[in-house]
This record gives sequence, C-alpha cells and structure tokens, in this order.
Amino acid sequence: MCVRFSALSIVFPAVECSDNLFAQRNGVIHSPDFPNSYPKSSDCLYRIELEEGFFITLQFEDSFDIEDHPEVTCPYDYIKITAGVKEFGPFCGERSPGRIETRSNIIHILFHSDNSGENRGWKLSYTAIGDPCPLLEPPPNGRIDPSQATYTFKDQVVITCNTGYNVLKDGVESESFQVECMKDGMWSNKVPVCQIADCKAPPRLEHGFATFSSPDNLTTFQSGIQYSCQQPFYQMMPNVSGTYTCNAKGFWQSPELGRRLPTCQPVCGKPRFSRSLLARISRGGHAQRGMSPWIAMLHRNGRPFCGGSLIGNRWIVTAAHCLHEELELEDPVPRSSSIISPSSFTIILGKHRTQRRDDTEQHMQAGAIFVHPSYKPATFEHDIALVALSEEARLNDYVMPICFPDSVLPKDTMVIVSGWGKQFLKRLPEALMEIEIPLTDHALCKEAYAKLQKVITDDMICAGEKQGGKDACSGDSGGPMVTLNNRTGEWQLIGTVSWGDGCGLNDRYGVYSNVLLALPWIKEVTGVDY
Ligand code: 4AZ
Repeated sequence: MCVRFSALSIVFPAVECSDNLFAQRNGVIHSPDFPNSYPKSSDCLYRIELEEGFFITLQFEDSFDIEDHPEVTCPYDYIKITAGVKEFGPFCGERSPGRIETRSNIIHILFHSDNSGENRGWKLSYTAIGDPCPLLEPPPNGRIDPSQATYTFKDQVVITCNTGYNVLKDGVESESFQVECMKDGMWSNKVPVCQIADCKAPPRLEHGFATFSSPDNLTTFQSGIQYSCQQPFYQMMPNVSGTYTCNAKGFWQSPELGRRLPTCQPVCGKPRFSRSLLARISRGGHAQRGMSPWIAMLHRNGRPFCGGSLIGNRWIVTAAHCLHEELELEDPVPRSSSIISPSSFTIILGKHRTQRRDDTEQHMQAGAIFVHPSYKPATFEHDIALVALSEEARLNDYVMPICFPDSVLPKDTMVIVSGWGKQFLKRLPEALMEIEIPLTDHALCKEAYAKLQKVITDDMICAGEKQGGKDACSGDSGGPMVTLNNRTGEWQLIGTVSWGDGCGLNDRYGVYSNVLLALPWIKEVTGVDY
C-alpha cells in the first residue's frame, strides 16, 4: 500500500546501504534491519565480486516480504540482480525467489524501497564455487591431502609420499608437492611420482668392505649392508656390528653409529707366531721369524743403524738420538744438533736376517720425522721420536704393529728386547736377536748410574739383570722393549732402547725411553689410538 508523500508524513532519512562489497566465497546478505521492516526510500547496492572462475549461487530464505502490487510487477519496492549480462528479477511480494544459480563471478544486488510500506524484507546466503577438476588418483606409495570426492576451482591438494618414498617432479626430489584446481577446471600440474629412497652405493671403508644383505645388491629404503674389516689384520673400531640399513631419508644408518662409519684399525700385538714356552729365550738368542712382526730396521749406507717399532700402519717409534746427526757415532766432527733427512735412510719391515734379503721384507721411505719436544741430546731425556712412513705398511703375518702400554709395570716384570745391534764381540748378528730381562727398580738404577754422574729421569726405564750379560747394545737403539699383557693377550710397547754404560756390564742396566709417559704426545702426533 502506498501512502503519498505529504508534509504531514514523517520523513525517514534514506539509509546508507550502497557500498556493500562481499569478496568472500560465502556470505549472508539481508535487507536493512531484517527481520524488522526495511527503511523507506532506500537504494541499497550489494556487490559480490569474486575472482573469475567462481560461479555465485544465491539462496533466498523462505521468509521474503517486499511490497508489491497485484497487477503491476513490483512498482514500489523490489530487488534486482545483475550477473554480467544476465538479469534476475525484479522480485517482490512474499514468494521467495529461492535458489538462483547465476554462473557469474560478479553479482550486483539492488534493493529499492519507496517511501511507504511496512515489509520485513529478505535474507539470502550465497556461495561461490568453481568448476570441478578431474578426479585425482594418489600416486603409488603416496597420498593426497585433503581427500575429497571432488575438487573445484582454488582447491589445493598436497601430494605426500609414504615413509621411505620421495616426491619426484621434473627430476627434483622433495618432501611434498602441491597442485591447485584452476578456473578452467584443470589441475595446475600432473601428480608427481613417489620414488623409493635410495642410499646408493655404500661409502668405501678403508681396509674394510661392505656386503649386501639382499642377493640383488639393493640400496633402496630398508635394504641392509654389512661392513667388515680385512680380517685378521684389521678390526672394527668402535667394536660394533657394522650393520647399516637404508633409512627413509636415503642414508645408510647403523643402530650404534647413526650415519657415521666405523673404522678398520690395525690389529696390534697379536703375532700369528707366538712364543711357545719352549721357544722362550732365557739366555738371549736368535728370534724366530714373525714373533716380533712390529720391529722395524732403520737402514742407511747399506747397513742397519737403529731399530724401531711399527704403530698403526704408517708410523715408527724409535729413539730420537737415532735421527740426530750430532750423536751419529761415526760422525768425526759433531755438528750442531740437527735431524737427519727423511730421505737419507730406509725403514724395512718384515725383516729377520741382518744383512741378507728376506722374502717378507717391505722397504719404506720416511715422510717426516717428529722428535719428542723435550728431547735433550746431552742427557738422553725423552729420547723418543716418530717417523711417518710415506706409504702404508701392508699388514701380514710378518708385519703387524705393536700395542700401546696401558699401565706402569712393577719391577721384575719380564720384558723382551730385540734388535740387530752389535753383539758383545762387536759383530753384527746373523739375524734378529732378542733377550728376556726383568725391569729394574727405578731407585736401584738411579743409584747405579749416580756413581757415573749420570741421571736417570722419570722418562727412563731400566732393565737388565744385576750381574749383566743380557743387554741391548750399539745398533739396538730405538728398538722395542715389549711385554705380554696377560689380561688382553696383546704384546705392548713399554720402552725404546736408548742408552747405557757399555753393554752387558754388571750393575749397569740398559736404559729405555718410557713409552707410557710419551703416549699423549705419540697419540697426538700420529692420531693412532687403537
Ligand atoms: C747404543 O749405542 C746403545 N746397553 C744402546 C743401548 C745400550 C748401550 C748402547 C745399553 O745404541
């Protein structure tokens, strides 16, 4: 019903409702003050503007009330919808327009009211949805999230691979891959492939090897390998199983070491030819082949000049004075103290005979020489040095390193000293000699040498029998003094031949450099720690 505008009627100010922009994919729009009467004389514009590709659907509520006229279509108040070139309405009366599928992404809803009437208005909800994209199949060993029956414009899915598999797209591996449904109803990208993680060929293990658990040498997720060391001359360090499994990230992994590899360390102090009680020397005599596989001969000018001991597979421990020009006995004019050139001598491993060739010998060059930092040529304190071999020794039954000492030994412990040094008749022996002697009490040794104004310091160990007889001598210097550790069954290096007053004299004892005391320095320089 229309009431003509008159001076008496109350003038309602037109409500401001012309600037309503809806940019969300869903929303609710209603006439002003709904469900109360809408204001008069208003022109309300509601815009729904979405990206191209969306189609807006309007759903009017059943409760719909706009002033109308029985004969004329919506002459007073009305709602009109423009969707691109299409128009819907005008609508008025009490019949809800219901659902309108506009197929457009931009909608303008114009609501006009004139200056009379009391009607409750309208309310609608809208949704915008795009065209569906084709059904997506997850790749083998992968999944699609979120999982839906249909996907439409703007929907995004993430393709993730199962544990042990990686997304492979254009040759690039990644954790996951996203594809989006586009406005043309096509996916932005093809579904990637899930490729099984591959640990590839296991890293090489020096002095060791890897064997595959599977007959076809698989290196993929959950495959296994077993590292082993070249037995019996190398052993695994730390002492672990050596089993590795290819993990989901494509790395070989061990339960004990994670991604770290074990190492293969030389086996020390366990000669294949061990001393039987029968072969045990009491008076000193020729050594048996292979019973001191750690002994090294330092050779120069066609003859041996010192001994040494192999530690690890590329280091020799010897006496510092062996490598010192100044103390070279044959040197007529003592020169200022200097180290001999590494290229001036040869190290021979696997040696037995003094001056004849052995089938087992290995000739090595010295790469570098390290003299103990506290070595004092005048007093023979810290008479110990290290020689780096220019190549690795090939470990076998005749070439094997000696172990490090692990504790101070009591006096009278029996030790074995070997060397090619001069015999007391001043002749070189035919082959390697060895003696078994007891360690001397430090105070007793000190006392014996005090008479000669010689000082026995804490870095020195004495050994020998009081009555003399069995002793190291010229040419034995640098050579090993070893003992069998009954607990471990390993031979260990206690000292290196250093000096003494004469050879084999009674109440005189041989003096040896204390390896246990030099051990921190030896480990630091060589890196050997088995
Ligand atoms: C030397 O001249 C030497 N009796 C080594 C050891 C001893 C004496 C001399 C101990 O190499």
